[in-house]
Amino acid sequence: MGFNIISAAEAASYIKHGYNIGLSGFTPAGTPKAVTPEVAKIAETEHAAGRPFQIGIFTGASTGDATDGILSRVKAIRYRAPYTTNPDFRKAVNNGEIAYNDIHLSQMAQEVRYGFMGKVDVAILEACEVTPDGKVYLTAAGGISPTIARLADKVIIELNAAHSKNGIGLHDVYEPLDPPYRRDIPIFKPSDRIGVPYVQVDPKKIVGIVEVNKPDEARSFTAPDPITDKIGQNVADFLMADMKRGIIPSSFLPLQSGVGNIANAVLGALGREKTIPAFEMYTEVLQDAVVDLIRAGRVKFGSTCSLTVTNNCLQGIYDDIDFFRDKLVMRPSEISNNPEIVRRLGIISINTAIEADIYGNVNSTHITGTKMMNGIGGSGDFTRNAYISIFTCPSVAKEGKISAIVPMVSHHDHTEHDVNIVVTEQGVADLRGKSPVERAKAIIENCAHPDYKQILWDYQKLASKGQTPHSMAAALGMHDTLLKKGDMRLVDWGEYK
Ligand code: 0RQ
Repeated sequence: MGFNIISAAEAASYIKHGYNIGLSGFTPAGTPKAVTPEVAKIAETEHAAGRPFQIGIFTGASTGDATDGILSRVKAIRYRAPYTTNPDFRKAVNNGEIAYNDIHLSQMAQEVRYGFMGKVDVAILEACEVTPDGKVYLTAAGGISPTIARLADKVIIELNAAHSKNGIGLHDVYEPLDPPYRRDIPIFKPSDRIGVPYVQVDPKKIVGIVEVNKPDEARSFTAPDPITDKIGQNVADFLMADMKRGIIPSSFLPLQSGVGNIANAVLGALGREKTIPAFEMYTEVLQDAVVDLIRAGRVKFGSTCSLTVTNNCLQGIYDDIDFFRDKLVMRPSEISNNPEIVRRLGIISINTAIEADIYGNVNSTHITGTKMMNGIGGSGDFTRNAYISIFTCPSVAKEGKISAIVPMVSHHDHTEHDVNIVVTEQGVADLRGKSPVERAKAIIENCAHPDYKQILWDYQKLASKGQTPHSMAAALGMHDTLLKKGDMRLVDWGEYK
């Protein structure tokens, strides 16, 4: 190989207080796992000696506990972008301990290149193979690896034997030029390849190879329950009806789907509905449900940024690589989520809301307006540019104490101008071609839980006239009631007149 084999601890010693590090991966898939825990040990030692030690982290999306968890617990993160799902990181962010910049995932690599976040001092890339001339073959995700590898002063490779070399060839690595030199990104169908299967790194920058044998910190999904099943079926029924009336072409359109149990249930339902022809995915995360659908011939091709699958599922892909090779491609996040391509391909996007308001605005990130949950992820990249943008969520959370349908969202991620369809287990609200008042009727009637329908109709009576009728005093009354009385059902509109 020609590079020094070094320990994870030695690799970590290249990372100094005040540095920004760039990490491979997207979700726990493909993220470094050995060096960052050693960085945490350095931070603990430094803090014990009364010296500061904090770093900035640039990634593709969420990472695993070995990064966001361990480093936030030892208070070693000063700054981080973008999406994250780690509970300890979330706690630290909501305590104001970390400067967290929750940007659209498609923008991460270019904002690093544009210099918005400072320089990349060290990049850590997880690989299944490295050649002496610096060709780095990534593992289960594209992320922002090409950019951080090119910009970093030093590069550390975690060569992870838990990822089979059979994965070589699954990546299509392409980094666009920056304005004013950017050209069209020539992807015209999900299976088009436009780059090379490796990240080219200047070999002089590779300070060492850390040998690792650790699988991704893959999460398992809970089996669909009656609520997620019903949401999935509602999405499938809606798409079938739109196909029947010619809005969606009979050959269908590529799908994007976010992470989580609802996304898995939606894809399961779409796979079962044989009226929908075998379809393609152009998405950022590909979960187990899609791999099953590829095996079953229901999904013809999957273009993704990461294989966010269980470890067994990933091993299954590596073992059956001859079957999967022409059915899967992994791309950097600025290509998998690229607005130009999303609009060109006519993607149907399906993402999860925390809450939606009666006019179709969606909050995907904050609990009661102030507490960060995970982040916007790629949902904005796709929603704004989709052929049809869909948001799903259960109509209530926390045993019915919280309605997901509210008069006004407590935080704004996706606006009424971008959101086409809202789906709960109660039904489907089609907002296309409707005015705000028409949308409110569709959402309350079709998506709100029966416990909240009258409450929302009563809110409307308070709302003044106007293009988007609201009562400024009452618009967040359900959230205020939740904070004061622990249950949105106890809202008394009389208190907000
Ligand atoms: O709480 O964990 O205490 O049980 O939020 O909710 O229903 O289990 O659903 O795991 O799919 O998460 C939007 C956060 C949903 C996620 C969000 C509570 C609920 C539960 C989780 P518990 P569920 P999920 C893909 C593209 C970002 C946008 C996106 C997400 C917990 O899907 O991060 O899709 N999306 N990006 O009880 C208070 C409410 C609530 C609520 C739910 N209104 N108020 N709590 N919860 N609604 C990502 C990438 O790009 C990689």
